[in-house]
Amino acid sequence: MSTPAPTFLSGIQPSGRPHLGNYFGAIRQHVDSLEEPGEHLFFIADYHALTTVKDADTLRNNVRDLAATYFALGMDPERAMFFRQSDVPEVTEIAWLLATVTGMGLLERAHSYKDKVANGIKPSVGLFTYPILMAADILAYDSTIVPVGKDQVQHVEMTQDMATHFNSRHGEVFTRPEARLPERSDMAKVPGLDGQKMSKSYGNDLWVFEEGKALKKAIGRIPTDSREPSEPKDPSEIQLFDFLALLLEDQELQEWKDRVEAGGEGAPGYGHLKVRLAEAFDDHFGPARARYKELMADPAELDRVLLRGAEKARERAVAVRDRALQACGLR
Ligand code: AQP
Repeated sequence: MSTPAPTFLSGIQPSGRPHLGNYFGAIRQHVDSLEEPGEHLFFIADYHALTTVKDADTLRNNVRDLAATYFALGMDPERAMFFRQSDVPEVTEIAWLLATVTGMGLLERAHSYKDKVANGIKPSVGLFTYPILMAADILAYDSTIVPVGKDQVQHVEMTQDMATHFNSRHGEVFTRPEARLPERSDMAKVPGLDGQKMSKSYGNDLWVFEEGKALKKAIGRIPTDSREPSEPKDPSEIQLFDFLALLLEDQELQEWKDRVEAGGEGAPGYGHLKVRLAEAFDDHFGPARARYKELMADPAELDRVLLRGAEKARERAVAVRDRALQACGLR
């Protein structure tokens, strides 16, 4: 018997402008997955973003901004169902069904929740139950592969637990998904400008389409020390190299590292590394940035594309929702 083609699914919250971590951990994987056979569903998680975004216009703008960002970076809405989470309200029904089989202990173990609270974010019940809505997002489409960054792996494992609990109580309804990380571990968890995980809510992020003075200023925030360029240094202790490694070819990266390690007359200082980082960032994102600006000029078209994606995705979610309701006696 042949194995069925995979169903890829993932999402990003429109909780701010997408950053380098979102790109290397998620968006790039999502775009690359289009080359693999199977079905592809990607969504903008606006229900989730309500836990942090309080202003309606900001949320609407963030949704369009994220859609334009994805399309500019290569997402093809003709090959993937690309949609807004809230255009498929069945996920909230499925989330309730999952909540009835989910123990409090499972949610209390969520690292992401604990990290946010430790960073001073005042949690709502919505933030606490985020993994349940995320599980519903995944299970609503019989997804089998969920490409995410490292911070989301635990949530996919919780989804597996919820599917198992539901299925063992009510019969085989949900399909068990697997997380997929980027092959390179430095892309699975991109550090922020301050060294902890890059995150929109920690104020340590670098927007993928930053440019000009703002880009220089952001790169200027990456911590360095006061050692002279001529002093030999261990490149693995220099945070700037974490970013250069994401954007430079291997050979060029090695040359910079060798020169820093050797020190002496003519060795590059932190300023040189920062200038090269800004150039490499511009080379990498410049062309997509231009497309992004064009796409943002036609918000009505972005809305239309999102709605078209949602129509197709919703058919699948309705079928899974009906199956789940039937199984637990609500139909
Ligand atoms: N620093 C990161 N490195 C690698 N991948 C990352 N992702 C997020 N940060 C990094 C991946 O991006 C996808 C979407 O994330 P999200 O916006 O839905 O939620 P998040 O993981 O909570 O991202 P942020 O920036 O930290 O958002 P806020 O601060 O709003 O909660 C996921 O696949 C994630 O792994």
